[in-house]
Amino acid sequence: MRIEAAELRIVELPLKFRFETSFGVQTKRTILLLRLFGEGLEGLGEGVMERLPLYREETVAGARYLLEEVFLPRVLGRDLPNPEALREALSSFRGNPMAKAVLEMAFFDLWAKAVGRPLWQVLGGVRQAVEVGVSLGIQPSVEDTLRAVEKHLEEGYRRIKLKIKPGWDYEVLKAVREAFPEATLTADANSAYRLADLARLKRLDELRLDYIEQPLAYDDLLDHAKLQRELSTPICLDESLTSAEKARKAIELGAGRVFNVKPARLGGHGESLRVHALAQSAGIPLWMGGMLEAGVGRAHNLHLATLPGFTKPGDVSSASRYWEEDIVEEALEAKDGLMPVPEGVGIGVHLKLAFVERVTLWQRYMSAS
Ligand code: OSB
Ligand code: MG
Repeated sequence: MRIEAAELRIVELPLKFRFETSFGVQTKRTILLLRLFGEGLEGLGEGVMERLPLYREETVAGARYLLEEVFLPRVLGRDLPNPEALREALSSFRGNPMAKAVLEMAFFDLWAKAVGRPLWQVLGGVRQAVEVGVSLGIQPSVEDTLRAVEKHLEEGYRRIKLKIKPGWDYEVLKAVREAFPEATLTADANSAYRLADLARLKRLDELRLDYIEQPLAYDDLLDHAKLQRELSTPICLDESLTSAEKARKAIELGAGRVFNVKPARLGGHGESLRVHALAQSAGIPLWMGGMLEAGVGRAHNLHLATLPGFTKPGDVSSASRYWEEDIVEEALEAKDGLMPVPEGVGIGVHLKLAFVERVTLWQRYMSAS
């Protein structure tokens, strides 16, 4: 597959809800969008990095710089036989998995289209719909939280994840557990605690959470392993897992019993497949995370979540929860807690170009030679 041209955009979409986590409040998303062109086909990729490094270290501006000045010039005009060759072409550059993932995932889409198959089949998926839950931000009150949980359970979501932080944890989770004794509940701390908070975290053990997500530092494995030895609730790693190597070390240390997979955080689908294989052999259940994606990123996540190791409900909920209008034609909507995987070749979604134009803040077209 010869990569003939690329179009890189920054688009901005207002969120329908205010999304508060331990690291801040999001009211809109600033999204890097990549269209890769080759052999008359188009592959799509979407960035998940934020304007500010509050979740991981990467930023929209940094990723745009790398894609525009470094990664795209490296691959434009080159004939790359498969996604592994693309990974190889970028392998001398350290880190920056999110920036690399924009390109790698767009190339996977293009490649799947070239071989005429849906992406989920190319990746080795085994189902055409994905079990999903929702991730609920920190609400103004416990009452608001109970209402939000009830609404989403009624809509059929199969797991409720609540964002927590010190001072907004045990009480709100206990109220939800009492109101919904049978619900599958989890909590996501986004790195808001330290090992010194052990006593506070141990109180959560009585609430029958399915897991607690990334309680400690965003790049830590060792302290998570120490904490896991003290908690009966399984720890799920999110922020700390940025590569298959990190996953291998997490398994060896016992830093978590569940993994959140976000292909964009891991550098793309190829690296996610390696994490999937490691987790399968270690008996670690996976679930598909989310980063408030628009239609392109959401479609990519759905395709990957069809692999057999994804045995817990993912964070890939209905696009209409997030956006008045999405950037793709296809409606990505859950029914009874199941998200159907888009049909057709590649990721199976198509950009609404007129709408994308309207929400574009910046764009650049680059071609080979
Ligand atoms: O930690 O999983 C997270 C959103 C932005 C950054 C980090 C996270 C999240 C979510 C939202 O939890 C999941 C979603 O609905 O896309
Ligand atoms: Mg998380």
